[in-house]
Amino acid sequence: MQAKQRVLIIDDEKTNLKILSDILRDEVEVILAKDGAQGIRKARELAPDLILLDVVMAGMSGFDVITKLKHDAITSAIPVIFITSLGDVSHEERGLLLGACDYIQKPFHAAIVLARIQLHLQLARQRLMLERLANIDPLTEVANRRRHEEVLASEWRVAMRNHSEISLVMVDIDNFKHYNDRYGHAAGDRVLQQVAQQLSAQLKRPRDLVARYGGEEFIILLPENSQAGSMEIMENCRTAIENLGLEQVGGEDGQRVTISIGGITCRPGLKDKASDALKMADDMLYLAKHQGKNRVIW
Ligand code: GH3
Ligand code: MG
Ligand code: MG
Ligand code: MG
Repeated sequence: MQAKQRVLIIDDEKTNLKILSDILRDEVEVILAKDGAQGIRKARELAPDLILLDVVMAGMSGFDVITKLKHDAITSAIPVIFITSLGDVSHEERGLLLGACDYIQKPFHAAIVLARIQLHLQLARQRLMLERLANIDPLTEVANRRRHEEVLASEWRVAMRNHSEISLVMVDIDNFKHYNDRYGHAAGDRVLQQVAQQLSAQLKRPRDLVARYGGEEFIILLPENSQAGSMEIMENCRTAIENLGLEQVGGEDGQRVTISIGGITCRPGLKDKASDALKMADDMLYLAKHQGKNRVIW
């Protein structure tokens, strides 16, 4: 069974909060907020799937609240439905132009409100699923190459603008063809999952990104990180995999699954291209392989 979706209701009148939560309680998990400020805070903290928003409220109006929500990356994608007694066309138009997905006028029929809310919840669920399909590698559940390219392009621009450092790292499992031949493809898949999990566990900052780049290669982005800091993280990754102690009998490298790592740290200038930096990280990976594998080369 799917987990219940969460609906945040923001309204300054207790009676309204009660009427709406009575309608919704059996279908969804209801969160209540008694004014705009509290609503915005709960939207950021609790990531609801949908927000029902009153327009006329003491303090911040519903229009102010939606403007704040839509300008905040954490809450901008949450669908918002206005529920209000303000019936004229200009208010409805304003609400929709500010980014609401629907506008329901009071007095309303409970069944209609419920049906419209369920429609938008279903759309929200589908959007999440599409996002997941577009961005996540299904085997390892880390980001896929498409997602990596998107994030790299935007982080590269940020680094350029802020004159900050960024590290790009390529990771490749050692002798993996041999592992598959010896233990089978399904066992190989489980190694890929474990490697992805270990790499993710070592990345502590919210903007760090690990992605599956292809077959048994991963790529890691470490924005705003120095060479020394980045190398330390990657050395921890390398030992974490080695310490898993995954047996690789007959492997060339000490009978265990290991990874090779090539990285570069740069401060991108106006003429620098992310693709050239990637190529340099790949060259470092080649050196790591050439110098005997299971090592970090920068
Ligand atoms: P090196 O140490 O030089 O990297 O040697 P290698 O054997 O790891 O490199 P090579 O590129 O020759 O082989 C990569 C192997 O990775 C080939 C393939 O069997 C395996 N592989 C690629 N994708 C997958 C996958 O999705 N699942 C599994 N189980 N194996 C994969
Ligand atoms: Mg009100
Ligand atoms: Mg490879
Ligand atoms: Mg390999």
